[in-house]
Amino acid sequence: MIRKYRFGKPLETDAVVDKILAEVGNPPYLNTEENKAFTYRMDSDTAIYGLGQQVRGINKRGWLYASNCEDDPVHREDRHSLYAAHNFLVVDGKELFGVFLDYPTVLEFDLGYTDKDEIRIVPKDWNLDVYIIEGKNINDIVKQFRKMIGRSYIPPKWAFGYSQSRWSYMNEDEIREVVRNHRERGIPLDNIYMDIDYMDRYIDFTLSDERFPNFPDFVREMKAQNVHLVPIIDAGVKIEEGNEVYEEGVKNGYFCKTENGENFVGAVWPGLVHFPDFLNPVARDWFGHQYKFLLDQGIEGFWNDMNEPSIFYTQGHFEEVLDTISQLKGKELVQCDKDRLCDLVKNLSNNQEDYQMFYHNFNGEGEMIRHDRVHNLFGYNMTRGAGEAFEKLEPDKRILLISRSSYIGMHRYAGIWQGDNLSWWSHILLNIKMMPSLNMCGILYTGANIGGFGSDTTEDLLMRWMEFGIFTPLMWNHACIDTRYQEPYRFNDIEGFKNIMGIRYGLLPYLYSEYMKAVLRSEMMFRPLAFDYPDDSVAAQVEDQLMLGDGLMLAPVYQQNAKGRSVYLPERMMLVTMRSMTDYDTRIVEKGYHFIPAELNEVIFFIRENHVIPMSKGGCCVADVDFCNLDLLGYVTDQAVYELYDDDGNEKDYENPDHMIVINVTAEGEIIQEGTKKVFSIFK
Ligand code: MIG
Repeated sequence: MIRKYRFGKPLETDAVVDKILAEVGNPPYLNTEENKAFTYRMDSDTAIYGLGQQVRGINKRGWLYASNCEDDPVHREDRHSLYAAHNFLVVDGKELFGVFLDYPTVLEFDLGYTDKDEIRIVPKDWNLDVYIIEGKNINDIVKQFRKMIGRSYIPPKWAFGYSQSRWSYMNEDEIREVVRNHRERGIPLDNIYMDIDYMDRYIDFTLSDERFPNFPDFVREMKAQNVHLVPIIDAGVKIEEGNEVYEEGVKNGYFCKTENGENFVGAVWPGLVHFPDFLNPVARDWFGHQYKFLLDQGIEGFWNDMNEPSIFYTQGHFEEVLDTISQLKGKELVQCDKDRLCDLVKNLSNNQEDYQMFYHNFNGEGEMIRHDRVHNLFGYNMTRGAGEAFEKLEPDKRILLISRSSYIGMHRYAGIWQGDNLSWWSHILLNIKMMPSLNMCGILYTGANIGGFGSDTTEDLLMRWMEFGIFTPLMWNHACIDTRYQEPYRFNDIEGFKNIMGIRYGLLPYLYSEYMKAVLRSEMMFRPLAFDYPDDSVAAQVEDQLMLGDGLMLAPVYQQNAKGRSVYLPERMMLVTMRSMTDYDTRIVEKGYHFIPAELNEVIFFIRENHVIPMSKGGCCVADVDFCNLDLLGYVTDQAVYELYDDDGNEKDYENPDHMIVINVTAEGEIIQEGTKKVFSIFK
């Protein structure tokens, strides 16, 4: 049951697709302090789940969070926001309910920070829609919410393959070399992400002639080896005569405006830029159609970056800072002057005041809305523009699309990556914790930069991270410029990497099937134990294990030098310890806490009793994987039923019943299949 309450005159965000009539009065559960806040008193056992891309735990209680899309590459736990605004929470205590605040402005969630027993949600103004969702359990509440916001994005099947990148592979030969190093050693690979240096001086929809002189040929050459190239697109358009996108945008008034109606100027990678007004549907559509430049050269996937938007500086603000600094000339600096000086320079980037300097022709209605009121919709609408254009330009094809910034609603058009994490062990854990909260918000195609983006990785960090990354839909190793190279073949145990990454391809039939079912049924692929075992008070406190799809439980190792870890089993399960698709052991482990050994080159996971997992023999790329001749791995004492979804990975007739087969397995190992597709299965 979903109820909607409207306050003031909210701006239409298109986050919600179902038409729900607003009720009169104030929302239940929450205490409404008119024009100020919504509050809620918690008892000591109340847990809070949600907020999508955020720092800290699966249970979000005990911190001050903000929805304020922000580009800051240091994801420390004292941050209040990351790149996204996902205003959906489930409160699970003496009462159980979900709340979604559809509100595009900065929003504060004080979840037991000021007063440890109080939730206090503070919007900047009083124009918003509040939805209250009731259900029989958490999974049910999430499902209703997900139905209301519409079906999640579905990438092509090859996007579930391994993606390798670095800021930046500088030219064709460097990419060839990376591909060769994978292929020669049998390390799986499907995609190479191309960072900003493929462009001519960071100008969107250009190619560097010098570095990528024969791009369509190069794209073909890579495709012949089953490698997809995935170029980056940045939000800012370089101001330069001759840059057609710039000239067209100026001519047609497609850029964000200052108060005086001039085109707003910011500085990002290309130098001075204008920002397309993605909140104006005409401009959004226009920018989306620019991707045709690359689609026409054979490209089938993109990543949208810098779309919070990130602003290095604005000219006016820069001059001000220079003036202030020049006044210090010849003076003796005391510590506080020095600190002020550093802050001045640091605050040039992504300055909140700069977000008050430009305006949008919001929803094309002519009324200019100041950016800070709609800040959290910018990246969402850049990505929506691309997604909508792909529907027109390539109606029969699935195009890979991920975005850095997002708002609920964007999940219908693309996935996200988890931004500029660091090569920190704690960021494996952050990656684990973010998966279910993103799934709650409809974002299923996601993953973090495996190995860590900033700072230098180590072989064991990359390997442990990979052992979790093989399960995330987006499996992407990406590193920052000037950091240690972290392609798997740079390290000693290449065989180990090859085998672990091979497990991903072995598990693909399961992972793809679970992804698709989660999308089509509005369910979560990754769930906290608390969601599936609501009566188990220990399970509710486990934050480093996840349920994955129908029958798996993950318990990744995320500590350096650990040779295993403690795992809580909410019921009896089968432990699988895998070194490769052909080298693994299984054993039954009883309910309760156990120390489970796991050497550096071993992946551990668990299969629930009376569940089976379909597995392929693996492959070096998705196209190599045989999705028809599958093995079933599982633990059946009575009967297991598995619903296997599969399709060709490009077509869009997702609802076709032929894509689903039902497999029944008895305790004796007898297999009964329903459905039109033939799958040959061996029970192990
Ligand atoms: O200011 O394009 O998150 O993945 O490598 C940094 C360079 C801009 C941020 C992205 C990162 C990418 C980097 N970009």
